[in-house]
Amino acid sequence: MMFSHLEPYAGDPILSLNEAFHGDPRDHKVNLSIGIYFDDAGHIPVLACVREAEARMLAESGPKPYLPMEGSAAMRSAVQELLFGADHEALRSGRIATLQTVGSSGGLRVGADFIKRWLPASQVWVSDPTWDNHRAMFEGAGLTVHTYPYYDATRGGLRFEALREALARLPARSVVLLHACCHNPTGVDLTREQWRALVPVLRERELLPYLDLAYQGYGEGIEEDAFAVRELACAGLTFFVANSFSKSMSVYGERAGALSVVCGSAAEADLVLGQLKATVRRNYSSPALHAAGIVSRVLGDPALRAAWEADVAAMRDRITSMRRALHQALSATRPEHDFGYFLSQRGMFSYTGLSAPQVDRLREEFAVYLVRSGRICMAGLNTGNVERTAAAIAAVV
Ligand code: KET
Repeated sequence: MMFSHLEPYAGDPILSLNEAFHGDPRDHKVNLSIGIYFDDAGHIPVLACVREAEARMLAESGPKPYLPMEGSAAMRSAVQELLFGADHEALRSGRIATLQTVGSSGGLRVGADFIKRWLPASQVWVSDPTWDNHRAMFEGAGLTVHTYPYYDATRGGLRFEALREALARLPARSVVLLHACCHNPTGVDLTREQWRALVPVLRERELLPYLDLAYQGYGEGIEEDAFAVRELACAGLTFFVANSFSKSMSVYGERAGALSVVCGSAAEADLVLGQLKATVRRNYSSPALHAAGIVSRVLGDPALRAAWEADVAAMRDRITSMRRALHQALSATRPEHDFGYFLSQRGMFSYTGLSAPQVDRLREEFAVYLVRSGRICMAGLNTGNVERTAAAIAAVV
């Protein structure tokens, strides 16, 4: 037999858990595992602006050619304006190479392959902890991955000085993966002052920042959450940014994302774009037409854009109200515990400090699913399950 020597797949800590949730027959089950926004009824919303964009696409009923390797021109320029602002010097001078990718995961991986090919001596540093798939994707591209200090478990905050000192010791051209907002899994972000303080280190050490912007709009706002991207661009740094529409437009399965590389000049950006196209061709050839149609219409049509911004604000506000509700319920039942982190952490996730055995108990006894690292997706809470979830957590802490 050809494949009998294969190791059985241990499963993915997030995706396989989500599959297990769907297979659980218990009616009262609560899905706080995967980073997906659910509405108060527990459904993945289809935003009205996305429905309208799709209705227009259907009415136009055009042919379905392959997109170019770099994706749709309309989507690429809409992404640049969204991330950098229409008037940004880097955009006007043509020194940003942007590709539409297969989700931001596709972008992250294409960027990793590009780095392996063109900066083969570079190694990668990710935050401790980070999204599990970061390490898997960069290692999968053949790069060596290390961690830099990030989360302070005792205070539930950021180890900023340790982070800065660690980066200040890295070899030139090291790749530093940074979450632009709504850090996954901790919900702890750099403040604006901290981003500003990091820029000179990145510049002086000639590091190559790689921003992951998967939760734009879930922190403070769509514009506000692009702060790190714009700050690095204004400082004249060369860097990567992979951004996603999965969460912000609630279009997970459409695989809508992009990769942008801010370069030193327009000529350099042309070279980079060319080699990124070659990388795409070798991987998946070209990205998805439907995703491009949705994103370019929602971002490009003023009415759809305004509706989208309102929807993102509503999703963000609902998560904040769930943070308050969970905090209140837990503080009432277990006043000796400090649950303040539910209020201070931002975005979809909270890092609870629950141990793997506590997480297992929550799943087995209470049908409450969270990732074994203790990460909770707050967007899975709703007015119908938050009290029950709080009672379950109170029972295991
Ligand atoms: N980056 C981060 C930080 C991230 O959390 C996700 C998805 C992605 C990129 C990928 O997004 P996309 O554009 O859809 O390829 N995170 C959630 C789902 C997953 O693990 O794939 C999660 O952490 O639950």
